[in-house]
Formats: sequence, C-alpha cells, structure tokens
Amino acid sequence: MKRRTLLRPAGLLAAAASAALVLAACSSGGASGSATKDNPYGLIEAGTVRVASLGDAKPYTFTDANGNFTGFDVELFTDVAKRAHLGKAVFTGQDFSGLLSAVANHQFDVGVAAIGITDERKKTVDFSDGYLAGYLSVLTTRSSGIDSSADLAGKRLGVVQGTLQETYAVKHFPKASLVRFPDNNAAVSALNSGSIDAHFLDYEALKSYIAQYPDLKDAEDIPSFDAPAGFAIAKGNPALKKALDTALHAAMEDGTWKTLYQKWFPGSPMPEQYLPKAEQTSTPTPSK
Ligand code: SNW
Repeated sequence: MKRRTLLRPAGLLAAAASAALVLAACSSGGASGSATKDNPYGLIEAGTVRVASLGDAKPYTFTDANGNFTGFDVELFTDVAKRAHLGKAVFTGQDFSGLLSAVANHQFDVGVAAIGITDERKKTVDFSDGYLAGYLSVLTTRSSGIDSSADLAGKRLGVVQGTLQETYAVKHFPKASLVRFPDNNAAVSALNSGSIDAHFLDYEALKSYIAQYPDLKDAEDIPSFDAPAGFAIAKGNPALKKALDTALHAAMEDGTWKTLYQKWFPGSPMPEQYLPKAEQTSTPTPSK
C-alpha cells in the first residue's frame, strides 16, 4: 500500500526548474537591476549602492569643503543603506533634470535629493515611502518689492529644471517669466547679480541661502505636503523598495530621523508622521 507521493515533489521540481529558468533569463544579459543570490537587491555592483544626488542642495545634499557629500538626505540614506545591508553608499552629483532618468536607466541604484513623490514621476521610477514634507519657497532680495507670490506677475522667476517648483510655477504663476537653471547655485548667482527677481526652491535650501546672503528674504512658503520626498529607484524592484522602507521606518522609530532633522533643519517645524510612534501627538500629515 505504498502511496504515490511522487506527484507533489515532481510538481515542486517543475516549479523550481521554471524559477531557475526565469532567474537565468534575468541574469544572462548581465543587465543591472537583476537580483541574484549574492546580490538580492539587484544593485549595479553587489556591496556598493550608487546614489545619484546633487552637489549644491544644502542642507539636503551637498559637497563640503573636502568634496565629500553630506546633508540631511545623505546622512539619512547612508544610515538606511547600512541598516538594509546594501553596502557602501557612493554619492555622485548630477543635474536635477537628469537625475530620475539616470536612475530609471540603471546608471545609479538610487536617487537621493529631496525628490518629491508624485504620480507623474512614478511613471518613470518607483519610490521608497516618504521621509520629508515641507514647502516650496520664493527667495527674493530685500529690495525687490516682492512680498508674496502675488507680486511675481511681470517678474523674472528662477526655477531649477525638472523640479516641482517648475511645474508649480508654470501652473500657478502664469504672469511670471520663468528662467530655467540647471541648479540652485546658478539661480542664486543670477538673483544676486540682478538678472532675475526671485528664485523658487525648497524651503530649507532657501533658509541656507538667506543665512549666507543677508540681502535675501523669504517672500512665501507653499506647502508641498502632498509630495513628500522619497528615495527613487528603478521600476520593478520590490525587494529593494521593501528593504529601503523597512530600514527607513526603523530609522524613524528609533529617533535617528529626528536627530538628523534637528541637526540639519534647526528651528524648522517638525512633521510628526516621521517621529517615533510614541512621540506623535496629533493627527499626522497625509503622506504617500
Ligand atoms: O515636495 C517637497 C517635500 O515636501 C519636501 O519639502 C522636500 O522637497 C520636496 O520634495 C520638493 N523638492 C523639489 C522637487 O522634488 C526640488 C528638489 C531639489 O531641488 N533637490 O522637485
């Protein structure tokens, strides 16, 4: 009365064989982004996580006097990469406008640069969960006569190409003449030399330029809570997304996020949804 138990193992074998075929097909081209046993997150090179970032987006991500990347996003991502056992994080400065396509094309494993999560951008890349929710801000000179975005009509307004500020300005400031720049430093030079009247950028970057140039001021802050910043990765890598999200939430829960926030954004209102759960007092701001 030996029972035929062969069917099940045989079925399993078939499943294993087809899974092996799929894996082989994925790795045969040597294309980056394919997961293997030694490289479970499909990094371009196992043991290193290549990060597309910005050299001049202080205090989010920028290079210090020695050329090393630092800032809130850099330190947070470095912590997350360590927790997720991704290996060494290597940052490279790009223009913002090319950053997401470089990630989508697997030239980099991750994009880290206060990149707001939007449905439009999700057509190109996937994102981790959000880790920052702040403002889009109008930086101008004390003598410009611009006291709010309503005064931008007829003025030359700088935006960095490819940013949410550019999209927002096209939609909401139709009477301003937009001047597009590759990065914030170029735009702020133009503002200081009088070739533009205002520049539209992230709030914390505005704060750092005002600290550097006392002739500059903040004319208006527009909430961008519906587009919290996230880490961008190529589409179709759920293992990497999950690893980043798990590590990110651990960094929030143990207070690492809060410590970095206070270090890099002193005096700024703290979005409560990223604090340890026990410290959240009010209804959190919605995040994606
Ligand atoms: O949408 C905000 C978010 O709420 C937070 O304040 C961090 O900045 C944003 O993600 C918007 N950042 C711009 C963008 O995503 C510009 C990024 C940059 O200059 N590096 O287009």
